[in-house]
Amino acid sequence: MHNMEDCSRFRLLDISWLTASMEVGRPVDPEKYHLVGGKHPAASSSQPVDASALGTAIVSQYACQRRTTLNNYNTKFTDAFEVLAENYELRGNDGPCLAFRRAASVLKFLPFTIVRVNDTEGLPWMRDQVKTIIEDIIEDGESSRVTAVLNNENYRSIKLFTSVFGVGLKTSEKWYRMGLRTLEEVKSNKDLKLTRMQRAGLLHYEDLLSYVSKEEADSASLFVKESVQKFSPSALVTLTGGFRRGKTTGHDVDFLITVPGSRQEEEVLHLVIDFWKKQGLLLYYDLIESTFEKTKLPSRKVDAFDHFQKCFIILKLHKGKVDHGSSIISVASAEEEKKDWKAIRVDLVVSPFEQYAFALLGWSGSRQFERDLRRYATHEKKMVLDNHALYDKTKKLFLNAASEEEIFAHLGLDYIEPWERNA
Ligand code: DCT
Ligand code: MG
Repeated sequence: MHNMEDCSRFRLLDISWLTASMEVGRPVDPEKYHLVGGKHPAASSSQPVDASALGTAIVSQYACQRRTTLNNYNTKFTDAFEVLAENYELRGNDGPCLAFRRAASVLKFLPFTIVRVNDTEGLPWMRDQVKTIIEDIIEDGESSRVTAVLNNENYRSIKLFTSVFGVGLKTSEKWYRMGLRTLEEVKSNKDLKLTRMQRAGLLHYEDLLSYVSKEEADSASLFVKESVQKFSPSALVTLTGGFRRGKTTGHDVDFLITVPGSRQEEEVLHLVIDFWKKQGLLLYYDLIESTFEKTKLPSRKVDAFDHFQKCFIILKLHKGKVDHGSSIISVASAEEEKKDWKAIRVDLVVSPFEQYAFALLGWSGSRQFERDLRRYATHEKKMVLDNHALYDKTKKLFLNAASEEEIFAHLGLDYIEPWERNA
């Protein structure tokens, strides 16, 4: 897509306009195909738009009313916002952190590149501090504030330490205060009491740092399905997380498991874990039992974690089934050649069948999409949504749903496909 010199002559249409037009072999009336969230004066229709409509051109402030694919035309801005948001997060400064995350999410949705600050007019979450960064990047190609963060020793160390599986903010800060700066220093420091999780994280650091590829995720999918269905043939195993949204790499592979029409689900995770353990495939695991209590309302905390039984795993994934497209180019050393496996992070979540749609919606992400779904439910619908249920506070009842589509319908939202949730 080209940068648009004069955006005011365009408006945003949903991709379904294109498919509908292709079906009948001519452009169909675009009226019904405006993008969720209303009209924005920039897009792919050649239909001129009434000037009075532009004044009200609205992009929703909620990510769950925007269709955000992986085509990000504004990475130079969104990458910068992500650095700043992360820096604020590390410093416990939640307000500005959220402000930059929201702004990044809006720009990820835009189907064109911002070329001047005026292009952001009418968009939500474009506060002054956000606009200043955009201006700097447009004018100088970079923002000095972002550069300063990236060069900051504290930021770099904390980023490095938290990149180890099992190391959080608190531990990172402690290590930094102790004067540690590199992972070598961490590994060789005899005074540190590392958790089992952190030891595993350091041991498999290189493997875990190189992201999981789509091929590896597919290979893991087959393997997880096979293993689960060995013990519970009717179990459903669904890929969730970033890979369900169409991402081609991820920091882990997320799966949701449910067993229709039975209470078997409590057993199946233990059986699978024991099976893998015997085969020596578990480089690390932490199985957490369900803490769900039926009587409790959905949680009010927007970022609260759920109560499902789950297992955080480092899995030894054998490379046999993975296709190496580039193996001709890479000349592996003899030692590398011997290692025919890769350590990958896998999350398994087990949901009761009645909660499956809520669990699937919650675990499909993105995080920003989830936050905004919950915020929308609370503020626009007086409902409480979490990974287990949807509660209508006005009617004082739980709304059941067998599919994600039904949850969107309860919330009065147009359905957003998983690959449109990359907010
Ligand atoms: N999730 C959430 N709140 C949390 C943790 C997770 O809503 N505190 C949801 C959002 C995404 C999904 O669970 C899976 O989480 P991640 O694996 O962390 O994210 P991802 O989108 O799969 O991205 P990545 O590629 O980094 O794994
Ligand atoms: Mg993931």
